[in-house]
Amino acid sequence: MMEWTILGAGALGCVIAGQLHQKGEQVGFMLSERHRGHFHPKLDLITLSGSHQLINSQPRFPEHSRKVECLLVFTKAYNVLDALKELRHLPKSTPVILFNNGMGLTEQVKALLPDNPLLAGVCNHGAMKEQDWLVRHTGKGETWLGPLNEAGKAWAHLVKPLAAALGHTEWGDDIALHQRRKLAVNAVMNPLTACNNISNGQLLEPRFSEVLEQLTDEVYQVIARLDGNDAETKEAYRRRLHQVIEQTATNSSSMQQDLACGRKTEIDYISGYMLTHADGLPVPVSQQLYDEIKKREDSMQRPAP
Ligand code: KPL
Repeated sequence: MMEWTILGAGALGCVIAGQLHQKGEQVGFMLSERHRGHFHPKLDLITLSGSHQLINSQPRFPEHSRKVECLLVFTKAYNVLDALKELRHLPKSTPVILFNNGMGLTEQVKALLPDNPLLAGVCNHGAMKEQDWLVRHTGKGETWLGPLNEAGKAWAHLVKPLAAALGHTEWGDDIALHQRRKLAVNAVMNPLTACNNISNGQLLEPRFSEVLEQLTDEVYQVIARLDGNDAETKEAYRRRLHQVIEQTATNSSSMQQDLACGRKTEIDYISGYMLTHADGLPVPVSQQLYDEIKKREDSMQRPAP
């Protein structure tokens, strides 16, 4: 049986590992040096029903990369390239599936791994990390899988085991379209919740209604132009966005958590991607939020005077 190797033991990576494991799939975590020697072999997954599931997964380190059969990448977007570079012995035949948040990495990953089958996964499940190796599955959502290069097209059969573990999972020939659909939600929710240090649901408070409306408009214009004929209507987008806000109301967005904990954020791959593709469309609110988050990241990196 094929083993799924998870790179990036964040909230979503752990939830997907747990779901696959529950269905009898073999799962291993590719770990970084900081885990060597003190790896906690058991992942504690709090399922949607609130029960705890202890999952024994195999720890793997970069020297084991020649044995990797299928790599699922959940690393933060800004770490993806460095994390992949460490896997020097990864076989050229191993499919690599990028599940990271945001967009803008495809060309660089293609250049780094020119022979591997490359795919992207867009996963809308909710996950929260409560502690290292203690994660909570907070909501179900659709998952899409699709090719990023020619070799990736031969791996559509991975949808079946993923669907068995995650529920609704589909193959999408145009996976960038699904990546943009997710980006359109993240480009509104993540920077607004992070800058204001609020939970997702607080976005619906009257004090944010104007900025939410302006940002939604900006993001829609940019994404709709990229989508071309496949663009969803503005009404459908607004409905989808509000549904995610409501379904994740008590959660904190990944960017809010990163900023509140003094970590780097994925702003360059979310709002940054939007700004680079605005191509003359007015995006003042996105620009202002982007600048503010970059300023806060910079001040975190500078030692206090
Ligand atoms: O994907 C998310 C994130 O936090 O990155 C959202 C949809 C905002 C849910 O929290």
